[in-house]
Amino acid sequence: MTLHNFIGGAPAPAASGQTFDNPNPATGQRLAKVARSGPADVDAAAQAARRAFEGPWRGWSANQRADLLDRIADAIEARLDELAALESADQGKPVSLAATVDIPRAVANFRFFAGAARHQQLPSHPMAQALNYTARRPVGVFGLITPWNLPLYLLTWKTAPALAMGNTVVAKPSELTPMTAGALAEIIHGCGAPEGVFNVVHGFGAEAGQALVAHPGVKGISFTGGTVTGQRVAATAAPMFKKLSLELGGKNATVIFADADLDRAIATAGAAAFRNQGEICLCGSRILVERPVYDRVLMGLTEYASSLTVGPPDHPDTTIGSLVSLDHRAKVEGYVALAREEGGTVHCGGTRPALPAPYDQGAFLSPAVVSGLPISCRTATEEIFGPVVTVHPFDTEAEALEMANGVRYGLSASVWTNNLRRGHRFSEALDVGMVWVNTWMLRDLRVPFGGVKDSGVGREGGDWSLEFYSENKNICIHLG
Ligand code: TXE
Repeated sequence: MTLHNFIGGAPAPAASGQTFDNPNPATGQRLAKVARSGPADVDAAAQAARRAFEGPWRGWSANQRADLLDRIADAIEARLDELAALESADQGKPVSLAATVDIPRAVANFRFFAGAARHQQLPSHPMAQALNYTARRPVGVFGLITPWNLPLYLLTWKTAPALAMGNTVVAKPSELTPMTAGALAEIIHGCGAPEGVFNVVHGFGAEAGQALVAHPGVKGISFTGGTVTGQRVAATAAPMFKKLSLELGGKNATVIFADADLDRAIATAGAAAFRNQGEICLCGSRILVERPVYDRVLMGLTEYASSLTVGPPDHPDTTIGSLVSLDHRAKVEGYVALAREEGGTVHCGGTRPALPAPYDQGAFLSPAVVSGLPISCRTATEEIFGPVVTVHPFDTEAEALEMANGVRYGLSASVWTNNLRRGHRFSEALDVGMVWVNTWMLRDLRVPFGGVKDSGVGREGGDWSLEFYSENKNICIHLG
């Protein structure tokens, strides 16, 4: 199978005619050949998106767009099993996870932003002699650049509000996980979107991604990916005054105080470390534990990690699938080796499980729990983005705070305590964009999502998304 671009309402091969191989990371077998696009393809897609923006799409009311989003949600839901299987084969995650998290969340993204757009409330500021009211206008063509860890989940998180606000889209999915973006393009157009409203250009970051960020007809960029890539994206987009949202890496702390409900804390800290093979920006990859309960938590986490089933992603009992690629596994294995060099003890995992063919060719790695590392070492401060967690003791709340805040990232944190005052106090003092107390990754789509420091710029979610994917315009009417 060849996965083409999707431009102006129809599949289109790359202008160069080139393709690249997209393997299933769990088996090494080729899933598809994929269009290898460059600036010419990006230009064709941006022009198609511009024509749609200035043409038929402009005449659609907010309610018509919301109705379209609801139809898209229904269509994704109707194909849930097929899309979950495709996402799992492309990414390596357990199909059970894709079927219960990734694809349902894609449905929820469209339903949520249909409702949010319908129920928007815009401010008015009356004066004695005039009335100001604020309108929100679409920006134009948005470039949406997405990573490989949650492919459809994150693409729909950006696409739904972009379309709800009347923009058109050129999406550049990760070259490692392009499959469900192709399916989404067909679904959106099958639901009645005018041609050119949603376009997909496949290819590598340096070729297709860079061309999309640099294209003068693309007025806004929403990017989720690595921090180094985010710097490049910002360096290109900022001088062109594009609207820019950057959701980058994380090295999130799970902080467990001795008074916490420890059974729940351990199970949730384990899930936060290893869900989706640890390939989620919100994963808690550093676990800080108050010393009196340190041994118990370390043992509990080791038991938790050892109880996970690493295996074929399409098997219903599998809880840890394949990492996204052999290259990425090599990077994660490099961190396990580094942890040992830095003086850490690996209590479990960090090894390749013995699996039958064809899975013996896959990028599997068993989940690793590491202790004994200084909090400032590389393993404990750099984003690994795999199934490796480090565990560190602390003695005082002030020390825990210093440890939690002592990294370049500031995305999220999970704090475990039954002391309400401490829960508040500690959450307020954390240098992050999102804090969960006595839970993790409990998401309400109305709340702001994003990080501080090297974890990114801007917020998406709820009204923050509607704001980002639009321009506020004030209109002042004299009443005389
Ligand atoms: O991501 P990239 P990579 C972190 C994680 C991971 C590391 C590197 O630590 O190990 O980043 O991953 C496109 N202009 N996260 O290299 O390159 C690229 O094609 C425009 C955290 O795979 O950032 C893809 O579509 N676009 C993260 C997207 O950027 C460019 C999720 C992300 O890829 C580009 C993923 C360029 N110059 C990785 N270069 C999270 N925050 O969840 C690449 N791209």
